[in-house]
Amino acid sequence: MVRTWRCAALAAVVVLVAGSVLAQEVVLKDPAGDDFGPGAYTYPTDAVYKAGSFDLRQLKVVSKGDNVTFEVTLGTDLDDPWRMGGGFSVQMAFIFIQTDPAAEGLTKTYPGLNVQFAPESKWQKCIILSPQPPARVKNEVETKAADLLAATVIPTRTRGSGRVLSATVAKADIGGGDLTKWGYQVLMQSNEGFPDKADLLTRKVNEYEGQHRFGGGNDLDCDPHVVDLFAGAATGDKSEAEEQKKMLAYECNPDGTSKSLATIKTVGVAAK
Ligand SMILES: [Ca+2]
Ligand SMILES: [Ca+2]
Ligand SMILES: [Ca+2]
Repeated sequence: MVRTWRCAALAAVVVLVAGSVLAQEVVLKDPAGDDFGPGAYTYPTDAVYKAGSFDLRQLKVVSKGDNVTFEVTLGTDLDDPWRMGGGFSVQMAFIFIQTDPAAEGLTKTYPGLNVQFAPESKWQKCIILSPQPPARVKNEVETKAADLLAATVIPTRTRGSGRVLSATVAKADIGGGDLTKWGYQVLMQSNEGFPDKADLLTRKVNEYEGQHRFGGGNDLDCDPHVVDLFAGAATGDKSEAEEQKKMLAYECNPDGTSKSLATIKTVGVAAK
């Protein structure tokens, strides 16, 4: 009996060592309770938008063989009230990646997010985690953001389970390389099945919240339509909520057009 135990323990160690050689992993953290955009955003009033639904807590990126798995952890258990089929309905997450700070990249983002990246944080790839069928997401990108299509990665399957949204894509689709050296950003939005004609499946942020509208912003598009994201060192320290407020600061002209768009940065090793 004792001997069997020892053998079992030894086997576990071997698996762990083999795993650490084969797999690469990045974990970034975000504080709880900063799902308020630039500071004062509120959730829509419908009961499907449970407290914590858009509260980003963690991004875990794991490379195994030819694939990379992305896991976005939120502040509450996921539900599928609209029966989208993948275990979640109300969330949508954009995972921006800077694979190479020296390479050509993009600072603009998808229509309906109303944010831009700083030049030093330009990105090369974005993985869109949506409960919509991949063909619908692709069609939205083709018709509303054709210039971003080549940089967009749409997983064939995105799942929600517990508090985690996850998807696996081919590493080649992101361009390969060492994922521990990439820069990252996750923008938390809400899946809007009936988006504004220019918006890429994103839910609007208005001055006042409504049944299916976030509040605390502006009725037009000069405000960032982002509920939570990483800031600072992405260790999950409470101070990062303040950094988020500063990063999402924006200015509107009196007519509601943008005077200065919220300008965001990537986090992780490549951002330093
Ligand atoms: Ca958060
Ligand atoms: Ca708005
Ligand atoms: Ca945050």
